[in-house]
Amino acid sequence: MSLQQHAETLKTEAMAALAAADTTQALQDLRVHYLGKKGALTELMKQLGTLSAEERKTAGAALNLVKDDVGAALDARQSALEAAELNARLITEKLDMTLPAQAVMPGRIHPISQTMDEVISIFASMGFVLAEGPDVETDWHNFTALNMPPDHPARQMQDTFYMPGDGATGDGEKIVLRTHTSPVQVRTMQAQKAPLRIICPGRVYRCDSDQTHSPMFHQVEGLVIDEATTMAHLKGCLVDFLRAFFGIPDLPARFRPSYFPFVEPGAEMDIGCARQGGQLKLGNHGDWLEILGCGMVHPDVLKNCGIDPEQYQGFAFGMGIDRIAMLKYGIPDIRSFFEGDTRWLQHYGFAPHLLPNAAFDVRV
Ligand code: FA5
Repeated sequence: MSLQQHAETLKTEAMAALAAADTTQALQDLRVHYLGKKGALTELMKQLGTLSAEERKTAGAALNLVKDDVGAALDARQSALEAAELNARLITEKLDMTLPAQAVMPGRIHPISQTMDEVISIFASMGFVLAEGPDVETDWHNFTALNMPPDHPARQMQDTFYMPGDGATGDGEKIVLRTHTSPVQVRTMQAQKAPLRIICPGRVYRCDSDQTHSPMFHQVEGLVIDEATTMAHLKGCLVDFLRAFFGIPDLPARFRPSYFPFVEPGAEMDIGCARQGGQLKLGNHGDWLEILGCGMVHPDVLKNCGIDPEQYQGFAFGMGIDRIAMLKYGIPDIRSFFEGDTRWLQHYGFAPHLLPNAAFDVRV
């Protein structure tokens, strides 16, 4: 049998085999069998070298034609089989567009950030605007302007991190890591005067560390200054806020007289709770839990900030964000907030799309 005849036989055989192949894998095997490096047609091409130049010319052309025909037929069958396989997949693999999106978690929102956003959102719905100040403060903004001159005993209530030297001021004034967010009141009153309605969340620092105290923690300060702002506004605003924040419309609240040098009168606010077997439950259960400090801004503080206390008065309050986050989300140890454990964050963190909102009616 001549090379051409042999090639024609192989072609007939290949055409029948590829028509019968019913998967792309079977077709790939046939491609290797006929056209691969050691394939039947390739082996035939190698025999061209044994022919005379004249015979090689005709046989070579004929063999190339067979090779091209088999290659083209394999390609055509491949396209047909791929289309059939895709159709079969489309029929069996159904995609239900009505299913809720699967939570893909590139990261989680830290409970402190979530809580801060919730607090801001509720106060924003009451007309408060956001104000911020530096973490590294002057002694004057952190203490003196707030009625705590040097040697005032109230300074002892806040174990302070003093910075070496006198910072950039060069005037001998001490520089401190702010011990509360109250200096933001001072800065905002100085810059914007009255009337004012601000909410100031941020990091604060005290030389404190145990299960419920952290050397770096978070507070949120509120300040309202206007011509006819009274203690009644303070009470209504804070009761509404706490009921909205904890989602308990009948959460009991009470105010106890207390002392902060920068307010007069000053108060601590308590909310209703129950303590059962080491567990704390908020609500109308007969017991009380201290939640924040507040009061009417002291006239001397207004004066220190360039506001006339004869014309303006107002209230201020401050609370620990870490504490209210622990209460709301059942987090037992404040230190876990700052350990950077991603397993903890997976458990206590929030999906990025769970944006806080003021969905609760704050005028319950
Ligand atoms: C103050 O810092 C006042 N500036 C609050 C204030 C503002 C009163 C305006 C009146 C008017 P106090 O020291 O009580 O107050 O701290 C407020 C809250 O911060 C506490 O109720 C507590 O929740 C939180 N806190 C205090 N120390 C720590 C700490 N080391 N770790 C975590 N939270 C703390």
